[in-house]
Amino acid sequence: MTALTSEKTSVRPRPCESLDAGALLELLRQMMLIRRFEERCAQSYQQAKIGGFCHLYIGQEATAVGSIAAAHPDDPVITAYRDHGHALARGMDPRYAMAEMFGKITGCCKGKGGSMHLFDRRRQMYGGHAIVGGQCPMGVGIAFAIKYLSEKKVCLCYLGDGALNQGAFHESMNLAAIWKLPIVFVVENNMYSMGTHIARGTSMAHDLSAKAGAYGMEFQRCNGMDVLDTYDCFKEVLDRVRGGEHGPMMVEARTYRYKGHSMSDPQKYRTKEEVAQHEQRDPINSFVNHLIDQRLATQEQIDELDRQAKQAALDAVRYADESPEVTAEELYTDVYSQPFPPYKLGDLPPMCREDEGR
Ligand SMILES: Cc1ncc(C[n+]2csc(CCOP(=O)(O)OP(=O)(O)O)c2C)c(N)n1
Ligand SMILES: [Mg+2]
Repeated sequence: MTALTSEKTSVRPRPCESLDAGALLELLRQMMLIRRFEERCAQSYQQAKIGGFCHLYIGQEATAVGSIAAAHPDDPVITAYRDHGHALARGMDPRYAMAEMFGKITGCCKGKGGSMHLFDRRRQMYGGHAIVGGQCPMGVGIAFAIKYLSEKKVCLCYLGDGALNQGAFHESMNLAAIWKLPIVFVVENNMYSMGTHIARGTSMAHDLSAKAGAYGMEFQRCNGMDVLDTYDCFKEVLDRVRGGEHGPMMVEARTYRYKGHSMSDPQKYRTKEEVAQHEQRDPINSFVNHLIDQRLATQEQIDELDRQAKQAALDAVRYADESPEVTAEELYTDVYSQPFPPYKLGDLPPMCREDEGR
């Protein structure tokens, strides 16, 4: 029998072990900012300052923060409508994100996109998409462009577990696989698609690697409630996919949302006990405990980060409150990439005019 190599010598250091205390605190800062921002969103929604839909990311912070921290700053990110966390993790100014939700001109999309459509092209944040699975073909398009231009980037395409059964997702997986595109499909498995538990609506829910396997794609799973596990997983996955020779991968981040699907959800489909059980493994609290236990941060540093996060969220609300409304002229901007047809206010077709077509 050949001698077994010592486990110790064959174990590679985890990528997160190369993160210094400053980088670890940055992960915590981002998660705290998202949490406090979301709490202000909930409050502002209840005060009717935010209209339309609003889907909170509370509970899932470690998934966006850990994965985006592992990416390069110019790796494109595209996601579904639960997008506040990704936008903030990408470095969007919380004031512009909040103003967007308030429908104000200072928002990242001049107030014309709202909560579900946070875009920041400079930071390679391509939304925010409201149609379940609709971001997947767009992510494939972004990845195709990366490969076509011989760039060394990877597109991070996030989707919820509910999107696993959309045709657009399967078409995207297929094209990405046969064209070996540099894209990672990140399934944020929070176990629910609105009010439907994944086991009720998705085949092979217990083993999503089968979905990747169907397209000959490699699969990884991470604990989406653990920012370091998520970071480690994505460091390795992104390294592998970068360069465009390896082909796409799929990652399942197991996570949980504490709040309702959207702001108007009585949550009859799950018990309070179930939510409380998941809150026990809160991504922020458990990371704080880790930092304190390992003497990587002091309680004072953590309290200060939380104070700053609360202040940033409050400042964002104040900024959004004080920003001007969108003017009617804005209806005609950002519609076409070229100013064609040259609509101007007053040029509306008859059926759209207030005085006609009723
Ligand atoms: C094509 C399409 N069908 C239905 C809807 C309505 N809808 C909005 S969110 C949602 C559930 C999606 O759940 P999941 O993908 O797990 O994302 P999560 O809300 O958990 O983040 C549904 C069915 C939609 N927006 N688009
Ligand atoms: Mg879900």
